[in-house]
Amino acid sequence: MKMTFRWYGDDDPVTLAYIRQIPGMTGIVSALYDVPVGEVWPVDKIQALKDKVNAHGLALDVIESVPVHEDIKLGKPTSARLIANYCQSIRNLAACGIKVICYNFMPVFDWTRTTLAMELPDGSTTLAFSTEEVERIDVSQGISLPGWDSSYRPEELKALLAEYAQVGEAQLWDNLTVFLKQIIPVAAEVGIRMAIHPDDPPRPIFGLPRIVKNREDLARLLAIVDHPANGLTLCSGSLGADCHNDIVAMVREFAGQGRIHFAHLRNVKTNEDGDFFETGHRSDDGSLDMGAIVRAYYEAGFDGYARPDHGRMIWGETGKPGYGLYDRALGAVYLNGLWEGIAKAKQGE
Ligand code: DNO
Repeated sequence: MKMTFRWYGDDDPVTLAYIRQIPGMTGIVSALYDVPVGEVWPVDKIQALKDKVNAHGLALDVIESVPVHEDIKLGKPTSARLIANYCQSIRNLAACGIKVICYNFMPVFDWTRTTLAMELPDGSTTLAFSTEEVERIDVSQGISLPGWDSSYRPEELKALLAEYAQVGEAQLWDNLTVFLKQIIPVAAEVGIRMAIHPDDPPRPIFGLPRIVKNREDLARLLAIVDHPANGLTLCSGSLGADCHNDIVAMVREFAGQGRIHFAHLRNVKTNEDGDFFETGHRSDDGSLDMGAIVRAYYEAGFDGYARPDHGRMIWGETGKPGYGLYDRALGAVYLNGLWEGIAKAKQGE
């Protein structure tokens, strides 16, 4: 397991110099934030990012994310050109030595929360999701969600939601199939592993279809192109937001098949209504048994990339919600500690 850390580039208050000081940190996960969605990522920009990260003694092997244009998800005629661009970005990333590309196929919204600063009893703050609050939102008035930086005007958003209502789940699967059948052969040829991120939360929201939510969806997706280049970002917190998802079993199955290329490791506290909030990484703090999850990775012989996922805001830190330095650094050290403990116990067996 190679421990990495997400970095949002030069505007990120968490610097590469600080990240380097986290024990056991091997690399950065980042992206080009100034290339419009759908355009080709230029080699010179990728290389400049890589050089900057390498200059701090860290690797840049994983990109999170190369976003997928909505027209591709909607299967519009423009998607042919956009998928060709995506393939060229894959080639350009491979030319710069990138190994894994994380992406998602969530319509309109990436991860969604109803609050970014829910106060926990210890005074820290965290991201949370309330089903009731989401259901109360009147979509026709436009959607305003914390952390969702909408470039859509309310009328545009309404139109987009109406388009997706026509698409529905079956068509979204077809559109994903078209996409995978074109990008995976390119990725396989140039040695890149694609790693889809599951839907967060793992259920439809605002009437939008969501198709990467559980074990069946993941298995179906991997079978569309049955090649290691068609793989997963297994996000324990996203999938774990549905208390019926068995994360340990998914890790055993899919890491066992060599199809998990990137592990997002974080804990959540869930309830039966689908509400959840994010906790510190420790098993005792949330609903997921992180020890059992890390053990499942170890036993599957996982040697891919991992990162601590969101952290709470602690010790007075301010910054990008979920992406401060302190709690994520604690998470990284805890996860590496679990790994070492499991490895040593196995060696002693
Ligand atoms: C949230 C992240 C996601 C993830 C994308 C991948 O914090 O895990 O935004 O980067 O879904 O495309």
